[in-house]
Parts: sequence; C-alpha cells; structure tokens
Amino acid sequence: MANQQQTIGLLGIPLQDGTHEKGCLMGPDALRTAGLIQTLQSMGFQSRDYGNVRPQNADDAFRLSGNALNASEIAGWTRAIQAKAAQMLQDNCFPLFMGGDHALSIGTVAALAEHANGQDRPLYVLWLDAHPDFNSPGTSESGNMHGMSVAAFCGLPELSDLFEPKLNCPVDPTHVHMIGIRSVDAEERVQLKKHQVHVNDMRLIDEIGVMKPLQRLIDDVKANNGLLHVSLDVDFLDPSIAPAVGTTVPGGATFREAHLIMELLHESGLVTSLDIVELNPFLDERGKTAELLTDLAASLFGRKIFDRPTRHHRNTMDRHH
Ligand code: 5AB
Ligand code: MN
Ligand code: MN
Ligand code: MN
Repeated sequence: MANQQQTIGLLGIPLQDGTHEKGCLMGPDALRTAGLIQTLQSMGFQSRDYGNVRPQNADDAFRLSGNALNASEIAGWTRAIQAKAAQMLQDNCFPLFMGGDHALSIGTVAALAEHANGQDRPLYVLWLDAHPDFNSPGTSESGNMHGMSVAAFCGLPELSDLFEPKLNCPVDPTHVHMIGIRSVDAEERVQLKKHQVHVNDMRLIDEIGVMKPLQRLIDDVKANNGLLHVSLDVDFLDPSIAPAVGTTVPGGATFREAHLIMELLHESGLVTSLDIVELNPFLDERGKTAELLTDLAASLFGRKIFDRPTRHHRNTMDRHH
C-alpha cells in the first residue's frame, strides 16, 4: 500500500518485440522528457529512477506452439522484468513501469501477484485499454504478444512456457476489471466470457459513465483487502487526444473521463502499482501524448483541480510535506 513515506520507483522498459509497430522502445525516454519524474517531485514525492531494464538472454530454440511472434524475446524480457520489479518491491517502492509495449505487463503483473501472495492478499488489475489483450497463440490472428498479456498473467496454459520458473501466482481472471474496451477479436470474446473477466466496454461507459464500473472494482478490492495494479494502455484514450500509439481505435476515453478515473483511484487510496504502456513517441505530435500521460499520472498521485471535500478518508497516496 502506498503511504506518505513511500518512494516512487520508476523503471523504463524499452520493449517493442510484442508489436509489429516499431517505436515503443523510446517510450520511457519520452516520459522522462515530458517531465514525469519532475512532476512527481514537484508534488512532494521522493522518486528513484531505476533506469531501463535489459532483457535476459533469449533462448533461440524457445517456441510457443501457435501464432506467437518473438516468443523467446518476450520470455527473456519477462524474466528480466520480473526480477527488477521484485527488487523494487523489496526496496518498498511504489513501482511505476514506463513502457514499452503491453507485453511488459506479463512480467510486471506476475511479479506483483507474487508479492501480493506473499502478503496473503489478492491482486486486482484495472486494465485501461481499447483491447482486452486476452489472446493466446491459439487464438491470435496477428501473433503480436502485446495482445496476450492478460491471458499470460492469468495463467492460461498456452502461455505458461514463457515463465521460468513457472508462474507461481496467476491472477484470478475475475479480479481483472477492464474499462475502455472497444476492439475484441472473435475467439478472444469467447475466452473472456469463459474466464469471467469484468469487461466494461465503451458502450457501457457511454450509458453510465466511468464512476459505477470503477466503484464496483474499488468495492471489490476493499472487501477482499486486495492490492490494486493499474495498467494504462495509451489506446485507452481517444486518438484525438493521444495519437502516439500504433493501435489507435476511435471512440476512446475522453480527457475528463481519463482524469476522473485517476482522481477517483487516488481518493480510493488503493492503488499500489502502475504501468504506462504503448507510448510510441515516433507517432506523437509535439509530445502531446507524453504530456497527457504525465498529467494523468499526476492525477493518480493526487493532483487536484481544486480542493474538495473527500468522500474517503484513507488518502494513503497523498503527498508528504
Ligand atoms: B494492445 C489485436 N487484438 O491481438 C491482436 O495495444 C490487437 O496492447 C492487440 O492492447 C492490441 O493483435 C494490443 C488485434
Ligand atoms: Mn494493451
Ligand atoms: Mn490496446
Ligand atoms: Mn474475488
């Protein structure tokens, strides 16, 4: 649980082997350039930049059966990311992972789930994305592994060979809540239903807004004394405000919907880790996506437009003075 003394640890993950669109490897440096670290410091947080992680040596002979591009590279990245994340957790940091394509969450979430398990607490995941990323090598048409992250950390057997040693603590798929979904593959749809993932699609957001689905997650996490990881894919946002991503889908979250989610998450005091992924600076317009992501992170860590009476009193992510 983030508390007032907790240092925010930042890890760059310049991974792009999970996607066919090149440029995500520059994501961490674009976030640094946009002033993410300085912003958090100006809000009163201590921070520690762990630099950029390098992948472990991939085994050339490694293959997953089915359609999975760069599987050995992703396995090498996953192991390196798990090790770094475990170190950050050991240091008692609040881990903030800067991607890099979304395949990085295979490693970050695996490490976080293991850490949660060590505290006898369940890990919940808020997946903010246009896509559910619940493909496996048997269902994926593209073979791109950034579309398989959730399936991997939920322990689907087709992806289990990515992990060495094997995945100890798969995330319970019913603890994964997705918001922003608007592009689902046919087979993926079947798997999401089968595993009872909470999919809040954009149609639902159109109808009832973001507050109710988010409150459902918050209630669930509180009731079960869980840890909460937030994984923010740039394509969650509408492409008009966040063009710097290879997988744009029209009809995404608005500027205020995204900020409201972050503000409510802050007020909940429940968030214990964050991924910011899929930023492709090569596709950005004068840094505007990187700057928006920086502002969203600031909202998550407690930046407010104006003071207001809070609904909760457990503002554990408040800055210290
Ligand atoms: B992202 C697609 N479902 O599997 C696939 O950006 C897209 O991390 C995956 O959400 C998008 O290739 C992966 C068509
Ligand atoms: Mn994604
Ligand atoms: Mn996506
Ligand atoms: Mn449960």
